Amino acid sequence: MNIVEAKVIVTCPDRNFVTLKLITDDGLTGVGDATLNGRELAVASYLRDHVCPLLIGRDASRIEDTWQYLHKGAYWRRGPVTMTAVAAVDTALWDIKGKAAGMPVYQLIGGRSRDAVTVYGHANGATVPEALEQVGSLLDEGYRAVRVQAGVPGLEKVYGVPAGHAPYEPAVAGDRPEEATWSTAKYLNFVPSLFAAVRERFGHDFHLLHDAHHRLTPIEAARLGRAAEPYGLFWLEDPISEELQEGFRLIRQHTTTPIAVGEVYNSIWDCHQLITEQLIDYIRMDVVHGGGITHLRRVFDLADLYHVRTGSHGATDLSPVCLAAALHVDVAVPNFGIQEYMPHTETTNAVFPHSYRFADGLLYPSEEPGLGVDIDEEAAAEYPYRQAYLPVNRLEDGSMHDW
Ligand code: CS2
Ligand code: MG
Repeated sequence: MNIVEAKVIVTCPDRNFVTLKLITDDGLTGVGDATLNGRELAVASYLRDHVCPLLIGRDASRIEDTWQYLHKGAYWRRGPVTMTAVAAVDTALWDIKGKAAGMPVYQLIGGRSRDAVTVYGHANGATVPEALEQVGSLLDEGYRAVRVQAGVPGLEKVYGVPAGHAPYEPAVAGDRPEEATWSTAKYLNFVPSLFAAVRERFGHDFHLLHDAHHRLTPIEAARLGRAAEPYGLFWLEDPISEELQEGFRLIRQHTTTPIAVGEVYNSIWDCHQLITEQLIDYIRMDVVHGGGITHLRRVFDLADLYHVRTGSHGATDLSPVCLAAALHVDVAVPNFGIQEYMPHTETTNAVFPHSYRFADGLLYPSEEPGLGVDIDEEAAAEYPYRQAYLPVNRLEDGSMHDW
């Protein structure tokens, strides 16, 4: 079962996606998501120019050896571009392995630990009333967990809140990033009232989540975590920028609000101290940016030893290929916490036919052999790449800040 072809497919149905498709000499195919929002072409080139030529002729069944070959063989290890490329290869090889075995991938990584995957949806609003309306809609749809984001009085644009009623897509088409202005003071003065309004309207018997999106200092995050305690957050996500792992000790000293980080991590070494010192409660690494199923399992198994649960990233800039793979991991790992779920558009789903399904606040992985997802190359060809960047944030005095 040798790899005879490796295709990198860049498409833009509503937003850019990069997909790797591998074909073996016995006609099996496998797909892997290689999308890195705002830096898509870097991963496409890393794959096309430096990885795909090395895959031709390799035994597709040797997943671990291929992972080690691409990791150790690169010399320059880790990083979002490298690990997203490695992830795409790894995911495609697990897809092929499942098809060769005639089993869904979750059966190859330990079988079901649960019947379905609990997800959280996104409630966003320019105002608190708008956000509350979306919370109500999600609860009516059966969601048991809702992430709430709202516009901050005095700030024109805020992470997580779309213009109008379109689904939120952070990347903005154009030849340079959009600039937004941020004020931590305005945000900290406001956001506890958002939590209060949600609990007052809908009570406490569903999970309430919030994403601070890397913007606070540790002591500011400690202040927010403590202010949020009466509202029982399921988690406060990305409270601070995450390079300084010991910085989370300061948050832990002041608040019992659970902490979730990891969507920007790509290696076990990015979170090793956070996990082993129990500075976080959920690890948000995902299949596409976290080195694929093989590496993500290592991270999740380390987390399990330290009472840390999974909470994988699942925004719409992670393609249906990544979500399909994530569900196989989610349904199998012992320390599953929750899975982010932002439904893709119909246009995107037409490019990526899949058999996972949503019902009553839960996602069910495909039962087909492999991952249960593919890319329709003809449909993909209708949507050429479109330059787009994630926004940048500046403080009111013009200083660069985290977005
Ligand atoms: C966010 C993402 O889903 C989340 O938790 O942090 O929307 C993130 O901003 C995007 O994935 C960045 O591309
Ligand atoms: Mg986030």
